[in-house]
Amino acid sequence: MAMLSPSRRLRRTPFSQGVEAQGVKGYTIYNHMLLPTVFESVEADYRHLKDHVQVWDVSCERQVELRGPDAMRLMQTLTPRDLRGMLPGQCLYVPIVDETGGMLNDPVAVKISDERFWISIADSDLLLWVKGIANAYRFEVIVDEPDISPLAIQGPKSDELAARVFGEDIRTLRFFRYGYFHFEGHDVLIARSGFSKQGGFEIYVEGTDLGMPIWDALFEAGKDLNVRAGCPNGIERVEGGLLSYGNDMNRDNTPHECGLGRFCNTQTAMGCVGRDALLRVAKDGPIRQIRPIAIKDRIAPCDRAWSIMDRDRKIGQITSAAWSPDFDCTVAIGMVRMTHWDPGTELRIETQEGPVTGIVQEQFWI
Ligand code: THG
Repeated sequence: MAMLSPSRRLRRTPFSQGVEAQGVKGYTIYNHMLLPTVFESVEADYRHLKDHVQVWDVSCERQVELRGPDAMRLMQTLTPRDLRGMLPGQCLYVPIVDETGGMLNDPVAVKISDERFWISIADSDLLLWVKGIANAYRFEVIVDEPDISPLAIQGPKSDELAARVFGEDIRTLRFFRYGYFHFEGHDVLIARSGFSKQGGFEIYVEGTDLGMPIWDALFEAGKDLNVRAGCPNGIERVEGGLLSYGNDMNRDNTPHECGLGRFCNTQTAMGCVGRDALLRVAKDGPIRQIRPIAIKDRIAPCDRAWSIMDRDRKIGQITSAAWSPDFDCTVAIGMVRMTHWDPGTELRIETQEGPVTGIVQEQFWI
């Protein structure tokens, strides 16, 4: 494929210099920003992520900030997850839906205070929807995109690396909680979270000036831990069932179809714009749903959906797939009709390399 032509619209990040020095080989665009996709090779990056520790430039996880007395009311208008018990110091994975219950985004919400939230968004222009809702409801709240760039530490040696740079206390931080930790005279917000199942942290770096100093400190401190630059890994995230907005789901899907029903409390999420629509699907259940699917053949990753067919009838599609060295099969995420979604069901999948057989799995691999 030809190169991406750089321009102001394709935003660089505070860490781009470090990413380039570490030999990034591929980028994608996510929220109008550069997101690395490969350093050595997707398979080599995968092995390293599962065995060691990586530093990821995930600046593209942009923050939509809600600030003002109605910040909480606006947040609850956006999501069917009940936020009443949410306290400062907590992060929550929150489906965001439109008035039909269709998925608009699947961000992590970060509660800074009763009057201030960050919505750490996946790849859709959520700011526009949030501003529209805030104005239509005449909420007293300011909505904007502050210059905050998450930097993730992921992998089994994450605690050791983070403790060396930010202090031993970071080891006691719980999953999806955040705290403030010292770095060169600054207090930086760090959460135990990240887009892998290997464990780790996300540092919410404010502005650009601290970017390279934090990056360099992590690489200096992690030499003997074999720290490397990495990025969300296409194999590991499918093994772990981490969904990718725009790939595995979009506005045509409800959270229930995405298997995100456990993050909805539609009965009690008063004021959510999609509440009425979701009360209906929550009652009857979805008629298609995301499933893990194993394929024994090794097929090149898909850049379009693969149809799942029953004779000449389409009964679903594969939206992400990657060869897994650890599970010795192609691991895949698909949306499958209820007639074919039971574990063990054999599916005929039409790939760019011809038809293959997939088997519906009981659960994701990790
Ligand atoms: N971290 C932050 N922002 C993000 C992402 C992130 N924005 C974009 C994208 N990733 C949003 N999507 C997800 C999807 C899954 C998870 C987080 C963000 C996730 N899920 C866990 C799981 O499914 O195992 C835990 C969910 C839970 O139990 O609450 O972490 O990665 N800042």
